[in-house]
Amino acid sequence: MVGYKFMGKAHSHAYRDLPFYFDCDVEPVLQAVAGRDEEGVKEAAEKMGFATYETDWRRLIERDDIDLIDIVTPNNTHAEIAIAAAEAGKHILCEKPLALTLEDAQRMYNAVKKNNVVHMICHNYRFAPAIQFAKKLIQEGRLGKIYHMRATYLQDWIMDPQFPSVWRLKKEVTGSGALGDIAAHSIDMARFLVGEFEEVTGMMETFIKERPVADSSGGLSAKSASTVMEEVDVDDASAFLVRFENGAMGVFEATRFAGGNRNGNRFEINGSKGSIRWDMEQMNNLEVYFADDEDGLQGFRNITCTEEHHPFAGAYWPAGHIIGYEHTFINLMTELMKGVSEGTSPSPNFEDGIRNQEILAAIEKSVETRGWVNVKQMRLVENV
Ligand code: SOE
Repeated sequence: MVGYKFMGKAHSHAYRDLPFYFDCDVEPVLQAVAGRDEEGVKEAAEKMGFATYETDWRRLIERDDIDLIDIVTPNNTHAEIAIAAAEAGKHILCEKPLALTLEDAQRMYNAVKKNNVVHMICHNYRFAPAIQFAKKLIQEGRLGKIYHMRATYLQDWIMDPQFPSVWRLKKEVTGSGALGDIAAHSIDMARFLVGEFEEVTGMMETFIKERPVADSSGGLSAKSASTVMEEVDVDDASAFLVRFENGAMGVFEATRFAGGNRNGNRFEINGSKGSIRWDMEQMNNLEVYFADDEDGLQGFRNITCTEEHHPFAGAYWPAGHIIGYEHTFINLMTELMKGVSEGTSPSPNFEDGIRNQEILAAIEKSVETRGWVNVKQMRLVENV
């Protein structure tokens, strides 16, 4: 694994727990973790259960006792690490968004295809059992023709103007702000549940234009004593409208300025025969409405998706004994292990990463041009 902070913790925990719940033909072994700060990476290796550590990620790529490289570093490093890993024949799991630009995402995709390695991108939320169950309902036609998806991803961790300029707020490190960091998850959810995007139009805003320089690279609860200010060059909030290829309409909002909302990843989908609603902060539950319910009993029912027949749920606890955020990663990595043993790249993979990046780029272009942008126009290579 390259990196070891927030996502490093989530990923290494998932690899450790996976064999406890799932029987896979191949099992993850936490062989080595890389980070530049020797003291930090050594401590992380001990705490997270890695056998060894390296202070240069290139050493991981050279080692022949490593088959899979997991990239949990800031976005500007994904492309270089992933391409080197693919060229060395290593399988890859990469955090989202795939890259800073569509061009880099394409280079990463070309490298994994050329070298025939297994690849996935870590859109973990689609692995909540409630979401997998929602997908099943939609595939079975239980919601009928889909008319609407309205999705919000609401956070509030940078509302204090004194919150420092951490890496997630610097364009050259992160690509974009709320758009690439959290709307990317809603876009993945939409592609998974509703379908491909045809065209988009958006707006983006940066409410706090400069912030104190960060003391260190900094996570979601960073503090800074600095009085030196730095320009913020990414969006604090983004909103966009979508026309899906299947005719559905989408309304999306992603913001880090929605006070009181810590990780409000939510959506509602309405179809001709029914509707569903989901809220990450109540992630075990799926609210479902069926138009053909008998009169007097019409309305949303609240299903706790912990029964045997809810995807992935049977591996955990008896019905009603709920699971959490970390299990979305375990479920994703179970698919990754299957992919490694079968030589396939389960979805979401780098192809999904490119599709997602095309949409992010189209939204940014629509903001610049103040109009609608056809997503396919962004495509660099046909048939990917
Ligand atoms: C911060 O906005 C963050 O940690 C994102 O980077 C993650 O992708 C999201 O899952 C939770 O919030």
